[in-house]
Amino acid sequence: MTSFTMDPTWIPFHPTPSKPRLVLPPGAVDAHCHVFGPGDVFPYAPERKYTPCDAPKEKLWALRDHLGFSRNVIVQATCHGADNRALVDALMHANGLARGVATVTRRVTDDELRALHEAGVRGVRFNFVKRLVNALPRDELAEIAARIAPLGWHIVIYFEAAELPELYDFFIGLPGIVVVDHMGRPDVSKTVDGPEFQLFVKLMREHGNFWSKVTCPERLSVQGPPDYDDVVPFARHIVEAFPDRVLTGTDWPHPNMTTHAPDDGKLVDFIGRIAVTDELRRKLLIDNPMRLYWPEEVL
Ligand code: 0GY
Repeated sequence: MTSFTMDPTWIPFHPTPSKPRLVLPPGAVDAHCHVFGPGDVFPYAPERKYTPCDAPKEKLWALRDHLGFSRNVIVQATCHGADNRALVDALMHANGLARGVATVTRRVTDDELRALHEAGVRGVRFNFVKRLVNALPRDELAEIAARIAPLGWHIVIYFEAAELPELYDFFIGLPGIVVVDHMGRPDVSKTVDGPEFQLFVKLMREHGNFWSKVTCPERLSVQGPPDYDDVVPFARHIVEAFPDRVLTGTDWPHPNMTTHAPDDGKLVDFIGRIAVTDELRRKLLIDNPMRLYWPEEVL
């Protein structure tokens, strides 16, 4: 048994999130969240860039029920590196109500990929955020992309807006569905119409295989809680321009927040302000994530 001490500056998730005012439609999917550890059962990776507080699956299920979500998509967090055991354990104990996005290297075997699929993994995450990982070389990412294609998986990419010009050509060469985390992390002190965010809009417009998570107002906002008003125009623009290729989620347990522990109830209310009709909310919360993660249940 190994014990871990969370980083001294770590902000643990909100202990008592409010009940959202927005009533989520039955079947809503929280399509971006994580589990951390517990570290004494599922040790954090030696190469990690942070040591979080434990955020085990039972807490995630309790939050799901409290907020009114029905299902979860759990994304492998960098603190677990390419050791997907905590993710797999959560998926195996979710009664079919969770699917996953894993992290793998070129050393993964076909048997391991099949076992991940059996557990409910439907994608891999490629992370380009320098404070989180030492990014894998592009030839290795291309190799992984080719290996997962036969499983019908998609690729999730995480990068910051300033890096997009350099990564653009590599991204558009990726095969299959590519899901961008947090709208490519725009600098929301700039404008929706400005060149930086418009490059991301162009990526979405010209490449129909790209999807976007309209997540993380708490991370992107300069203005801050509780309403994260400055993120609304960015997310609303993406939801309205690409209603069939957007996902959302809580990002619980909110790794690496530096300012505050977000109230997850308020994050659900934010969804009502970026998807302003019942139809847009149904696509964002149910139709799109079901098509990507539970296609066998979509008639
Ligand atoms: C997020 C964002 C972050 C962290 C991770 O895997 C991770 O460590 O995703 C971040 O620090 O911006 O999507 O949860």
